[in-house]
Amino acid sequence: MEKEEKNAKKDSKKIKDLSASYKDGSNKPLTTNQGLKVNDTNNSLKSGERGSTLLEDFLLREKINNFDHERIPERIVHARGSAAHGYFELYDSIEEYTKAGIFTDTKRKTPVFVRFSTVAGSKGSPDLARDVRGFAVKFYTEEGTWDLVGNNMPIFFIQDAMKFPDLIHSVKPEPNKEIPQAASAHDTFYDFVSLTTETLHNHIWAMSDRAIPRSYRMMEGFGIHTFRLINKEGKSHFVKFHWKPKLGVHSVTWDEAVKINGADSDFHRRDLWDAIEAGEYPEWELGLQIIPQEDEHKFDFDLLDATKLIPEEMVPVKIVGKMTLNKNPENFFAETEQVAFLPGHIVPGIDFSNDPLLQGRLFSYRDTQLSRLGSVNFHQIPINRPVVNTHNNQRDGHMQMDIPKGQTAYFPNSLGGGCPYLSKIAEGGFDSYEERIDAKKIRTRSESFSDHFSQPALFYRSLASWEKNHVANAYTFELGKCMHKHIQQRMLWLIQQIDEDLAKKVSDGLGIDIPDDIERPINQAIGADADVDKHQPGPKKIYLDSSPALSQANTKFDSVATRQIAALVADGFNMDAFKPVKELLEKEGAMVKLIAPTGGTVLCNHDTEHEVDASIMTTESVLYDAVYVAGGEESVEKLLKNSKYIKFINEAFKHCKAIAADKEGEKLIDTSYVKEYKDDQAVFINKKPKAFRDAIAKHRNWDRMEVTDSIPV
Ligand code: HDE
Repeated sequence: MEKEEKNAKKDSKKIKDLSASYKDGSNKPLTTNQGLKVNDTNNSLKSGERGSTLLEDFLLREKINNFDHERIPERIVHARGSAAHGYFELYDSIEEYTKAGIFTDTKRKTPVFVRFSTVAGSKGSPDLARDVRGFAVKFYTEEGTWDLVGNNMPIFFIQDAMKFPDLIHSVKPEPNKEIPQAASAHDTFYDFVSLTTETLHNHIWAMSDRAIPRSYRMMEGFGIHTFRLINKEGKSHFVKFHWKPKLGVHSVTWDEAVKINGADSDFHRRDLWDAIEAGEYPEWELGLQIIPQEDEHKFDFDLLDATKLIPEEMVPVKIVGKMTLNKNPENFFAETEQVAFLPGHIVPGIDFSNDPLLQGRLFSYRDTQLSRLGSVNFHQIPINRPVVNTHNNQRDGHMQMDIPKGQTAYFPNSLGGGCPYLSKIAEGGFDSYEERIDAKKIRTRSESFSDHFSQPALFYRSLASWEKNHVANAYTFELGKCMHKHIQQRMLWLIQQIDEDLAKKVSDGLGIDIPDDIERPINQAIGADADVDKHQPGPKKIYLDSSPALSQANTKFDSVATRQIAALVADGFNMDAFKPVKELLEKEGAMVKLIAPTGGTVLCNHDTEHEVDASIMTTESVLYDAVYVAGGEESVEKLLKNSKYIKFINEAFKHCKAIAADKEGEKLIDTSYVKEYKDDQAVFINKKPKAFRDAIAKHRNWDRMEVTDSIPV
């Protein structure tokens, strides 16, 4: 895409709005907050050269005082995140289902701001924690702001908002010792999970590769809850929202994740930033599962139960539009940190369901923003303000930025001409869906929510064998970190209810037998007076053998765009063989990086200097998707002198990545474990670049997993 065209796309209504708040200090004098020009910001005002500092020093006080108050509380969950600007475009109107302008007007380009996050870790925790990822989208629509605050997994751990503090307290670092950081592998989490069986579905997703994505750009997103779409006639359809990444859904291995956290703890943050800076804009299509109101009770599970998904094979996902992220924030704190997502932000044409998890969220987010951002006026912070005008009688409070005019701040009024006036529904006024309610006030859980095993089992059945192995290894690792045997046993028994083979693998790995039974009640997510039998998790049902859409084996494998390829080179490397590989990959958007023994430049066999992207000392194999070893006698001799290159190749092999070598490059390969596996499907020695390219597009050669355990790196 031409640069100019790209820049024009960044000029959305929201970016124009934000640019009014941009501050650029280039070629400007340094001033105080009051605009006073400053001529010394290095020395405080003293009584003599070696004397004490004077209280009078307002320059020192302003600077230090501001610094003292720079931090705000981090988010209680989803503290670690990264965000970007972009836009959403609708393919075709779906006015038969909704009157929302964003879904009926195909000419619109709705600005968005999207924040991805991990859940459990603190703000400075590493990106590759085994965790759910937040996927929060703020749509700045012409009818007001709509926030779709979702995750990268289609279900949640609990069914009722009342359990959220318990869930989070159990996964966060244990309160006596504040250990472990950004990790679910500890006793309190498994104590809670094993006593709260509704968690098992989201939990098995968290044990799968979905919890260690290759990139934010390669994750799906889900609104999770069932929402409503409301059309012009006021008719309601239930809906589930899905984001489908154009690059497919891909993950790293656990061994890689652990190493990435050490090599580059900002791996996902950097990846998102770099892709956007390189003009490789991440894209997702928005899909809807639409369920007629009449079909509410036709499923084997309850649509209001957020621990259940609707298999795509039962209700297809209708693709309606595309989101593109094309601009990085100007300032992390002002935008990414201060952005406030609220599931309660909706627009006419979209409405809530009675999902008790969603209902609780409608309270929590605004409440938490008040302590995090400090004032009821947080909607006036540039990143949070809508692109449409707002007028109401809410007034004052800390940090009021607007200057409301006029004598009246109440409704109805005649002194203010009755303004701001009320809009009729036909003119875009919001109206809640009129749902008939005739019920007892009751504190309980619906019996229709008590199937806790069928969907984790469906998920596991739907995975490819390599994905199943990853799940079994993850359970074994996590439970292996628990110190209490009764918790491990309770978990083993529950895993057995999901899948016998899986439980057997985990039990073997732990060296602990699966108990015949465990102490009841196992579902303690109910009140003390409740009928315990009624609330026991129901028997496992099979309403679908498998759901191929749940497996990453069925995702897209067509593109090498944005893949990072490490080319191992030293002075004298053979450019003639390397050039076609580089050209083919770069033409398709892959990023080929020269990894040389030192930084600076490296000479090819034509004595031409090439910029080195990273010296071998500053980088690691786990940060790349594939490895290419250049030919050239002199180059290879130099590479052979540094054992880190051998480790680099061995790790790439262990992580099932594509590896290619030209001519003398084979010598380096022969010093690695790859020597034994030259007939591997993703190892290419003196082969055509196209074959290497295709293997990179396939992400990994998972068949190799059978031998990777024997690679000791
Ligand atoms: Fe959240 N969640 N959540 N959550 N959530 C927050 O709001 C909460 C839930 C999600 O990038 C908090 O501003 C409750 C489901 C994302 O800024 C807080 C319940 C889903 C983000 C909160 C849930 C999410 C949050 C913390 C159970 C997926 C990050 C800071 C009823 C559909 C948004 C904040 C961002 C953040 C509460 C469950 C997604 C405390 C009470 C289900 C992506 O308000």
